[in-house]
Formats: sequence, C-alpha cells, structure tokens
Amino acid sequence: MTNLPVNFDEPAKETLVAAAKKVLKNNVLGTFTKPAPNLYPHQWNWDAGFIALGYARSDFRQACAELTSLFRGQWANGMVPQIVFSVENVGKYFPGYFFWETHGIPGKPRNKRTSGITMPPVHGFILNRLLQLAPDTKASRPYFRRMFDRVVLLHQYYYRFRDPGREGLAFICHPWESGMDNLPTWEEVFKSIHFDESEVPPYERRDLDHVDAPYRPRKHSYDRYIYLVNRLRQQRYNEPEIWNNYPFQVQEPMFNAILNHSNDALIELGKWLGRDTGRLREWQNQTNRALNSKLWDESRGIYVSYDRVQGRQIPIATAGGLMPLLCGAPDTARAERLVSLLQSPSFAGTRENPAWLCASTALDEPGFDPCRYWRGPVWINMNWLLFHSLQRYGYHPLAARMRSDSLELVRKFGFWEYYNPWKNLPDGETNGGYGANQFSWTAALTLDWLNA
Ligand code: 9WN
Repeated sequence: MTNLPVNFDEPAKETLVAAAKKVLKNNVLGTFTKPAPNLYPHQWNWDAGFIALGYARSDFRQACAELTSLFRGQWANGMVPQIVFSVENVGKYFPGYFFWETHGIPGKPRNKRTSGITMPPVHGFILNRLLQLAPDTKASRPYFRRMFDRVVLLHQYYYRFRDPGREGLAFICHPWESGMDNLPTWEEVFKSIHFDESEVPPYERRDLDHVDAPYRPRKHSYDRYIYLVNRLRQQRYNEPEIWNNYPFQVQEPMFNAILNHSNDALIELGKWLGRDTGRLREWQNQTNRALNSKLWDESRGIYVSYDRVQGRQIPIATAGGLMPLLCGAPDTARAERLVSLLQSPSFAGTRENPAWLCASTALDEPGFDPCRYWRGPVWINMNWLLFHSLQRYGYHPLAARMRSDSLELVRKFGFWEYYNPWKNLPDGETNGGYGANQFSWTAALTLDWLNA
C-alpha cells in the first residue's frame, strides 16, 4: 500500500531513516516512548499507537510493548486514559498525576498513575497493522488475542458511557480528548460555558518553559481546560451520572471516524481469531449512519462537530472534518465534495500563496493561525490518517501528495510537532517547524511511510 514512488534518492532516504530512528531511540523510556524529550515526558494514548508503527519493522517487540504499556493504564470500565504517567518524571508536566486526583477512583488500576480522560481510539487499526507486519503471526497470536479483548472493552466503554442517546456517536468531554486540543471549534463551545474565576483552581503551566507562547494555547483556553478538569475531579469521574450535569459534550467527526475505523479493524482481527464480531458490525453500521445524519454540514461540504449540550452543529472546517473518509462513511458524492474542499483554497492555498497539505484548521476560517497549535499548522499524524483515508477511496495521486508534502516538511525542517502550512514563510523566517522538536510520532510515521 505504501509502495508509492519515493521522491528521494536512496542516500537521502537512508539519512532520514537513520535520523528518525535516532529520535525514537532518544525518547524511549523502557516499555514506552515519550512523545517528546522535554515537553511531554510521560506516555500519551494515541501517540503510543502511532509510535508503535515506527518500531513495527525494526523492533516488533517494542512496537507491541508500546500498546501493552498503555493498556496497563486501562480502567475497569474500559476507558484508556489520555496519559499514563511515568513515576520518574513527576513534576515535569502540567497537569501531572496529582492534579487529576484519580487516586482511589474505583476502577482505576491501583498501580498505575493516569489522567481521568481518554483520547482518539486508534488502537484497533494500529493493532491490525501490526498484525500485517508481524514477523511470526503464530507466535504473536496470544498478544493479539489479549489486545483484541482490551480494545473491544474500550469500544464498549464508548458506546456504553459516551453515547447516552445510543446514536452510535461517542462524545468527548474535554478538548484534550480530541487530541486536537486547541481547535477554534472548542472556543465556540466555550462561549456557552459560564463560570466564575474562583472555579478555576490555581495552576502553573509547564508547556511555556519549553515552547514560546505564540505557538501554544492562550491563557483563556487553558483556564477552560483546567476548569473542566476541576469539574471532572469534583464529580469523581463518576459515569454515567456525571454527564447529567456537565457542560462540554461534543460529538466530533474525527474521533468517531477513528473509533469506527478501529471497529473495521477489530472485525478483521476478530475473524482471524475466530471471535464473534456481531456487536462490532452493529457499532460499525450505526456509527457510519450517525456520522452522515448528524455531523454532515451540507452547505460547506464537510463533517463538523455537534455540541450535545447546546443541541447544535459547530460550523467550523477542520482537517478532522475530512476524516470520516477513514471509516468509509461518505458515499461517493460526499467523498467528492470532501476531496474538492481539500484541493480548494480552504486547504491547498492558491497559486500565489500555496499551502502544504493539510492545515489542521482551514486556511480561510476566522480562527486560523499558521503558528498556533491546532489553529492551522500541519500535523504529520493527521496527514498519515488522511493518506489512508484517500487511499481507501482510490484518490491515489492526492494520497501521494499527502505523503510527499509530509516527508518534504520533515526533510526541510526536521522532526517537529507541527509545521506552518504556508509554503512561503514570512520574510526572514527559515524554520517552519514548531512546538516540540524530536517529536516521536513525526519520526515514527516517517519510518512507516518509508517502510523502514
Ligand atoms: C495534552 C502528546 C500530546 C498529543 C496531543 C497534543 C498535545 C497535550 C498538551 O500533546 O496535547 O494532551 O499538553 O498539549 O495536542 O494530540 O497527543 O504528544
């Protein structure tokens, strides 16, 4: 599938592969790999999935260990936390384990320090990809059997606790759960969340020790992130009761597309393991139907988020809105509209001002910012997901561009967390890479794309 023409000569490719492997080597902490050297010193949920792919061909044991280690943090209700904290790095990240107050919450594994929210469930399809790359599938069968059960339990959590209307769409309860923490979409949701300053507990950010403020979320957003964490911890993460009175409940298209693509993968894995896949098929059908009926914005031709509390769509175009291609939700007419939007000035820029694919927030959104995290910059994991989405629908040349734009950015600037989407940088600027450098999933997905 990834055997597309590589626009590098062999020595250039070798150099990139060696550099990417070095990034992972420097970030590995035993059974897991931290996302970045300083900014993110613990294990993160969806990072673990992408990072596993970076090891799949060269160190299959480590690839498997990444997921095993993450799922050690799984709660009894199936929830897999956004962060599994490393004991050695206490105090180096905010909000750390103690701030979450998950200690003693029923169902949290006693011997693991975790946050109290989740993240996009990439694990099903990552697992399936690992199976395709496994050097000895027979020997690895017990691993896949174990992980299959764990991932099904996670999906059951979403359909049981995050889909109270039984619609087939899981809601997220915090911007951090989307993985795309700082989208303008969340600002729109925040407009209807009112609270007093005294309801934001005192806190001290650590991210700004490592990255300059214009590249990170503003204080206004951070206050709201912390207000929501405080609400969750005050209510002792008590599901499902907590959702009767909680202000941030958003059905986001990418989260659900990822969930459903993982359903696809679990069905395949289940067949291989000789398991009953009936329930997975029901979830799969229901989620695709609901994505189309509830999250499609006909006027713009893209999927958008739905605020369950306010009962309305949030009409903001983001890369996540293209993602239902990943799970085969759109019919061919809708797929065509998504693809033409992706090639339009909204995402591709113009002849005079061309853009790298794919901006996280559309270039023509009022909330767009080319430098600030998730407000516009290109992220390599998003491009990797879109690459597979486009392949699924047979848009091979566009998929190839998604890949070559990504590799070109990496080669030009290094393994950054995110990149300026404009090809023409402002006068005098030579670096278009922002956030954390030596970022693990950028390195890992580069390796996957290069079959290394
Ligand atoms: C909060 C680790 C994570 C990614 C997210 C990215 C960023 C954390 C933060 O880093 O979020 O989870 O502190 O900014 O937005 O997608 O998983 O790489």
